[in-house]
Amino acid sequence: LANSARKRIAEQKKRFSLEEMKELAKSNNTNTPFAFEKALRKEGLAFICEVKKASPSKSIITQDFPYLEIAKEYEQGGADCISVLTEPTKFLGRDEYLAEISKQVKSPLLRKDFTVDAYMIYQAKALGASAVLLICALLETDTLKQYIKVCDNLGLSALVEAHDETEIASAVKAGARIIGVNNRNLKDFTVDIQNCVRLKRYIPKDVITIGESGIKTATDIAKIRDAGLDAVLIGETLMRANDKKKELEA
Ligand code: IGP
Repeated sequence: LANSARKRIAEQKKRFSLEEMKELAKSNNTNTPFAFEKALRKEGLAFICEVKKASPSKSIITQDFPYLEIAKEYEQGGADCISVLTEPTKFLGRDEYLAEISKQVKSPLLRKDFTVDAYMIYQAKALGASAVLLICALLETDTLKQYIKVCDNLGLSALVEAHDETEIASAVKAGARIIGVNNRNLKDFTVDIQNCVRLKRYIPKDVITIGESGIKTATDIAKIRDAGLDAVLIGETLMRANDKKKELEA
């Protein structure tokens, strides 16, 4: 997916050069700077709800995909932030979903994609995102640091994703202010909710910590809250729920 993202970006650069994308990023001022991290720094557990049609582990999650309605339902249901997949090959996401959602909902948006080029960060801002995903497994510490700086200059938040102790150390060293601990092992797709609970203690107190993936029940959420994490990121469970608002309230 990292390679396919590189190819996709190479194509997109033919339409808009890096310089042009920087201009587009600068001219999109719909968002309060760092709105994503501000929304997560609240009393109690914050919810990030994900708009996703498909995934590599589950393939198509839902045929019916009214992404705008879904985002609005999340917002009305009390989501603090919304994550939107833009990766097209395995997640069947599109940049347009993000752009359209940003015009119609106020919640800070995370562009969920495989950031492998600074170009994608400017593009995220141009599309109306408040945050981008930086995956430790794909990026060296120095690159992370460099991308976080690009984010800082744009007023974007960087969600730095780690799934083990070594990756957390890299995220911290790079200066991450938000770390997401993935409960899904990206090699075999197995999910262990305890992963984010167990790894919480390796993350400095002032860093916002998010538990990601495989969260299904109120018990899962309680465990994560009790472990002292700041937020949860939930995709599939909500995408499969008929009444998303009700599921969020429950
Ligand atoms: C959401 P789930 O199991 O609730 O649908 O997971 C989110 O954590 C997952 O989509 C995700 C992801 C990623 C997607 C975590 N890290 C990196 C794309 C890229």
